[in-house]
Amino acid sequence: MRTVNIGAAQLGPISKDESRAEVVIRLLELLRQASEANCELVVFPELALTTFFPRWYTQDVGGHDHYYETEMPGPDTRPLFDEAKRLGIGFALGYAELTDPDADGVVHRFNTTILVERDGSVVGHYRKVHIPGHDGDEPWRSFQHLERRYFEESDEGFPVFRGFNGIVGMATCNDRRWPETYREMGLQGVEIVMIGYNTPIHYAPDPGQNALQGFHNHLCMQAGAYQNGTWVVGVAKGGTEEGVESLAQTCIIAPSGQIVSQAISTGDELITAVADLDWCAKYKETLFDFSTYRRPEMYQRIGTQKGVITP
Ligand code: CDT
Repeated sequence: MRTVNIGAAQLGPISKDESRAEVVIRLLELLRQASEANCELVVFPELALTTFFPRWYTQDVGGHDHYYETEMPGPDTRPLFDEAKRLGIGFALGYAELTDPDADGVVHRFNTTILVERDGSVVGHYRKVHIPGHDGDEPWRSFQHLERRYFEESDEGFPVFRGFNGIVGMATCNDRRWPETYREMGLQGVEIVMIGYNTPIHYAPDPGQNALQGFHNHLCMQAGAYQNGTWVVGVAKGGTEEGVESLAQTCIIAPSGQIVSQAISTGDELITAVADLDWCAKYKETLFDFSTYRRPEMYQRIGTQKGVITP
């Protein structure tokens, strides 16, 4: 039986004046709890090292560059990498990535997650594909969601990697609402999808959705798990951060679509589950046997068309 003992390390709020080093101490505490629970893989949230800075507008796009990482590990994150290796635990960590200048001298900003194996080797990284929110100043909002100002859309797609006894992939927050995210990885045989998120409860364009945030969170991740026969690990940075309340509800979902473990707080909290990766085949080789039942020739629009074209 191929099993992985997974820890989902939910974080509570990170304040604006909390240093990287202070945050890493919180991550280390969760890592040690994971070690006591015999976890082999720990998933941390999106932008797990800083406050969710895209809520504030700066005229200069580089005005938030101090929130980005230019190397991974860097001096402040090195202790996390070292301790994880010592404990023999792999991890996925979300952070803001500022690249070196490219051939044209341009730097790039991505909302990135790095995946590290139990021996400390880097398995791969994922850069967020679906960037939500807006890029211009919208001061009428009680808080802004300027991800489209501070992050580029990745054009690297949804890679999967061999690791942790199986095939694993990553997605980030808003990606979890799009069925294409899971299917792209499902078509590569993914068995664990790791997703970190920062989801404000208040959705300014349509506050009618506020009360449904928890429902929508589970709805999309449970559907993605079931329809692709994969484990999904959804990990929040929740609670009230700089006056903005965000969803918690960190959970681990089985290939059946059932939630097998869920956080009960909105703060730093580790939840765990032993994921049987062979359970994926029950779905991948029956109801969702893609090679028998899918009809890609019937799905032309999905790969070619962006917006709606009405008849
Ligand atoms: N971080 C992130 O992607 N959050 C979005 C908020 C959408 S509202 C602009 C989410 O989908 O949860």
